[in-house]
Amino acid sequence: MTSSTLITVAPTGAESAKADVPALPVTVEEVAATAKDCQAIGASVIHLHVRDEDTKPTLDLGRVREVVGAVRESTDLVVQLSSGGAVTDTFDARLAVLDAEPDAASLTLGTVNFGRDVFANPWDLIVELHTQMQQRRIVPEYEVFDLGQLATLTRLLDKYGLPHGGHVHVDFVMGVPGGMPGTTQALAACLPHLPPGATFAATGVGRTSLPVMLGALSAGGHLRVGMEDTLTYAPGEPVRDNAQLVARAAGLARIAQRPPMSTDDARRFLGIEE
Ligand code: KMH
Ligand code: ZN
Repeated sequence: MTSSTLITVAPTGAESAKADVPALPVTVEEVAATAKDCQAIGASVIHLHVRDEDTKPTLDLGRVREVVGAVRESTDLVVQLSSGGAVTDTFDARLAVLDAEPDAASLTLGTVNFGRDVFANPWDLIVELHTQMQQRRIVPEYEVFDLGQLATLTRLLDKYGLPHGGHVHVDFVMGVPGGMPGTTQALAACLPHLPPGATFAATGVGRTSLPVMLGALSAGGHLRVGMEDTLTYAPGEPVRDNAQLVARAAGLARIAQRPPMSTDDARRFLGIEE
């Protein structure tokens, strides 16, 4: 078990509208400020979805580069771009975010119902993302929404080899309507199917945030929190900002005697070149 906890903040996502959630960071300045606050409190990785001038999700490369640059300027966080985008994005546009040269990128291991939508991740796209990231020296974070997707991970690694950096790190995204439930039982069922030597984080969407966080810590895992996944801090209490969620995760990690990992340690842990 690692002696510290990798905390990833996912501050924005592609699903919530700024009009519905005024505290959601969407401008370049808001994302950079959130990133700085979250690093100060214990985050070491930022999972980024980018919004345009109208606050809508975008994969426009110029805008993505601008946000990556702003986060790099104001923090030392590991910059992980979403290659998942929004459910409406094309595969080509999702692949093109790698041109923005992030340290890391998410890579979802299968198609999943996403509420009333479908988050499409066919095998050929998975292979293309995996092999392009190997060639471009970008470290993937394998996103797993359901247990069967771990079989896809094993098949991927058997056929195409280890990712850049040589370390396999998985993030369980739990509680999505259409994916596995956000429960300790579901998390425990997944763990024996991780490839040997792999590490994991978990995030629980909505009200599954706390049970998943506590389950992950108890099993030696790492944490992802943020307003991409959680908009309610407690029943009837909207999240104030991303730092509030990172502070709760960092506090629980300290209670578990695995305090937040520094950004330097996170780079070493994930196999990212310094
Ligand atoms: N927005 C979801 C459809 C990822 O970032 O890689 C996909 C998602 C996963 O958030
Ligand atoms: Zn995401």
